Order: sequence, then structure tokens, then C-alpha cells
Amino acid sequence: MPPVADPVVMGIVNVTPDSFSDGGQWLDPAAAVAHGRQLAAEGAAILDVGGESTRPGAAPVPAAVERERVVGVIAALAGTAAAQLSIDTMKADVAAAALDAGASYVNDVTALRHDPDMAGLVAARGVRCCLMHMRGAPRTMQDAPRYDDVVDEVRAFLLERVAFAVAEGVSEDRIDLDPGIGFGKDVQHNVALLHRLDELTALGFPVVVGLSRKGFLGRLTGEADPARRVAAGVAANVLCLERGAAVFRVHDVRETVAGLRVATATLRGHA
Ligand code: HH2
Repeated sequence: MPPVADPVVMGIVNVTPDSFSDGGQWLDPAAAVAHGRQLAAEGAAILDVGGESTRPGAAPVPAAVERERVVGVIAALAGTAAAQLSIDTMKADVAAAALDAGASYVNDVTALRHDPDMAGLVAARGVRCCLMHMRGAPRTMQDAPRYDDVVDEVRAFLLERVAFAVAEGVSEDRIDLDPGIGFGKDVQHNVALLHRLDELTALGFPVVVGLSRKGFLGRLTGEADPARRVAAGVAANVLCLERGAAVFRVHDVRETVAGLRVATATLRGHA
């Protein structure tokens, strides 16, 4: 069995009115900052701050509104939370303002496809980025997604995006990959991606997994309330750890850190 690296937990700070599981809870900047600090104290090494929901059917947010939501929160967290800050955006303007405010990681769910200036920005600033697979756009991505082999197609897509990013000047050792759980995938596609995640981790890039509270967990467990899918998510994240995932993007940091600690010790065979 290959050595098990220390898992990195990325805590989600959604500064939005409409995120699928916690929309409106942290729209107030002071509440978002307090939440981010709490997640860092619970063990999140990265805080992923987002000002636009990407849930299926979500309406796009103008750049000025999105920037206004995230910049102050990032600036406040940069001074006070012991965590790296990530900006979850598909817009280069928003990412640039977030990097100026103290972020050092760009999480673009479109894998640098939405904004023609995004790849150049990531390259010029020399920051780490996450390239995620998504079929279609958030508004329509869950309309009967179809694949011949979802894992092969996601892997090919991610390799194509790596080639693009590198051609644009992004350093290969600053790229993370993400299968995009729930982004243009039905429950069987999501399960196949988790089952065969080792085929993605074998590519040699750190793999980010964002499955926290998502709909497929509800389909598998019958749990309609996203906030009550925590145990289901921890179970899935533990199996992703075993398959080599590096970064775990979650709402519930305390529970995930605990689960991954036990899993890490078990996989290593020592405490
Ligand atoms: N999922 C969401 C948003 N950003 N980024 C990465 N890299 N991977 C993911 O799986 C991912 C992501 C959706 O979750 P959430 O932020 O909780 O909801 P919303 O988009 O409704 O704000």
C-alpha cells in the first residue's frame, strides 16, 4: 500500500444567499469571518471562500456583487485565521481582487474555461489552482447527463485542462485536479468516480474531492436535509483518502478531521 499523506481539509465559506446547503447563513460578512475562523480552529488548512453558488439551476452573479461579497471576508480572514485562503470563482476580476486581499489559491469550477483572463492571472501570480471537471454550465448541468465511461471522460478532460494551463504558463506543480462530484453527473456517475478515484490520483496531481452534503448522498441514504448528510460524507471521504485523494472540501470540518484522522492511522497501521 502506498504511503498515506496527511489529508488536507478545505473548509467551505459560502458568502451567498442561495448555496444549496447553507445559503444565507454566512452572507453577513462578520458571520462569514467568524465561521471561517471557526473552521480553521477545527482543523481546516484551507478556507474556500465563494460569493456565487454553483448549485444546479443557480443564477449567475455579476462580478461586482461577487467581489463585494468575498473581498472583505478574505481580507479579514487573511489577518486572523491560521489557514491558506482560496477563492472559489470563475471570474478573473474576482480572483484578482481576492488574491490582492490575501488569497493564494484559485478554485475555478470551470477549470479556466469561463474567463479568458483566468489562466494568465493564475500564471502571473504564481498561485496554486484547482482544475475541476464540469459537464455543461450550472444552470443546465443536471439535465440528463450522459457519458460512455464517466471516469475515462473526466480523466481525459482533466489532462486536456492541465495541458492548457501549462501552455498558458501555469506551473505543473501548482495544479490540483477535481472530478467535480455533482457537476453534470447522476448518482451512478458520482459513485463510479469515487469507486475508481485511484485512476485519477494515479495521474500524479493532488486530487481535491468536494462531495460534502451533496445530492447523491441524499439519493443513497434517503436523507433529504443536506445538513444531515454529514456521516454519509465522512464515509465517502474516508474511502477517497484510501484511494489517494489529497484535499477534502467540506462544510463539516470537525467531523471530517476526526474521521480522516482515524482513517489515516488505520491505513498507516500506527497512531
Ligand atoms: N463544489 C461546489 C462548489 N465549489 N469546488 C471544487 N473544487 N469542488 C467541488 O466539488 C465544488 C466546488 C458546490 O458546493 P457548495 O459550495 O457547498 O455549494 P454552492 O455552489 O451552492 O455554493
